[in-house]
Amino acid sequence: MIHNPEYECMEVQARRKLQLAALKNLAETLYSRVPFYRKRMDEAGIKPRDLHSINDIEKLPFTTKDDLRVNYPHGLRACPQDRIVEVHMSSGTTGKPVVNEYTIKDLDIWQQSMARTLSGAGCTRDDIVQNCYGYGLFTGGAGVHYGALTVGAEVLPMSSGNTERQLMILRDFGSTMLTCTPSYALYLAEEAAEAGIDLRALPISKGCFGAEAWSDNMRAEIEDRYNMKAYDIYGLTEIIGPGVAFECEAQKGMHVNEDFFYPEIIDPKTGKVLSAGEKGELVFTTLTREGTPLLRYRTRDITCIIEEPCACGRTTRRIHRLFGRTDDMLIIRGVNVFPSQIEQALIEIEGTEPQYLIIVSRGESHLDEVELQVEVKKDVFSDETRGLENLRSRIEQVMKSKLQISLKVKLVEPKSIERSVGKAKRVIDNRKI
Ligand code: DLL
Repeated sequence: MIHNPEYECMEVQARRKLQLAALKNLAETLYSRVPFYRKRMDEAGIKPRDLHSINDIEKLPFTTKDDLRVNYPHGLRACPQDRIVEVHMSSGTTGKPVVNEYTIKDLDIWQQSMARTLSGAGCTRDDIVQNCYGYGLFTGGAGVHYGALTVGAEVLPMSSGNTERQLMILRDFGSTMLTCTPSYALYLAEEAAEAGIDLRALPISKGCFGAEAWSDNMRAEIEDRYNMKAYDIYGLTEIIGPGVAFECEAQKGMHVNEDFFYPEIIDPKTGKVLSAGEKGELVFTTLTREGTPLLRYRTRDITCIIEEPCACGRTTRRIHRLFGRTDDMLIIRGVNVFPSQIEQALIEIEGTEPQYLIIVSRGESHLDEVELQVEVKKDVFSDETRGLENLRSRIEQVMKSKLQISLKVKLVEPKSIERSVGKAKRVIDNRKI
């Protein structure tokens, strides 16, 4: 289902023209209203009038998360306060949270982006959307809510947590669509199994999952447990929240709502813009935002742009499912390791659950040591000790061959790793570096 064919299927050159006009307008606004951006543009020796083609975007300065923190709370606001109608913030595990301030027009952009996102997953006005993303300062709850209203679906604003009630509502209201983090979807499924609820027999038939990294294997597991189709959705607080990019039925990458959010991929070390297909750091410019628009915001997410036409008919460029983040890459004894690689390897090993915790420490020898705690399936755990020992050493071998590092595997009981109702925590790094 294509929510807005006029924009989503627009001829590419026509879209570039609109993007250039919006970029010029944005640069003018930021230059005249936001001292931070005026200074940055002056330092880079570029004026808004120097933008003649959309590729000139490369001449504009980047914005980083640190810039947002330094300008907390209102330093990047580009309109008068009385035009702001809503605010969201990231959880900000370290330092100050990042703030996004929305005008009415920004909310309209969000509603449209999320309506396209949910429609991409087949949502229509006939659907009942059980929205278990957190409501509050986090963008997940509100974003899906606005999108569902725009599509005309019925939305159940559950927020996260209270699993028992979630399952009751899922069953009693016959929800047809589930929206939450992929890890929470799996947790709900585990609890349903425990409570003797057969999810496969319920009307739930599709879901939009995002806000954290998840593998294709995790997707297969969710689809199997619910007998549903699971779609990947991407976004971040700084840009709008969810709704930046989404999968269509072809599921060959996520379509970027690029009339609103202009994507680039750069080499994270040099800042050089890379070509389609090349892996690097994803950067966004919020072409049409008013409250807190951003120029070339460095997301730290690693992916590549896919330019080939998509079978669905949309002409927007896509981004590949995320490969990881520049900042959650672990460097273990000099080797770069992403938690997503560990997860991918793990799900291929029979007998394990996709629940794991990576604990990194620095031992007496000053070498990095990694303990990988892995939950095993119930029937395997009650197996004889020798079976468990074999499984343990198999995981160690697989990790060694896939990651090129040795780590110690500890098998743990089903459900012993703490579940999260939002984003899952996969890494504890105890190294004092
Ligand atoms: O997580 C917004 C969101 C809500 C997206 C609901 C999707 C669904 P933040 O809390 O600011 O915003 O976190 C943004 O989460 O930079 C990525 O690293 C990660 N992330 C988001 N979606 C995905 C995804 C929301 N589909 C950060 N796959 C981003 C992998 C994702 N990582």
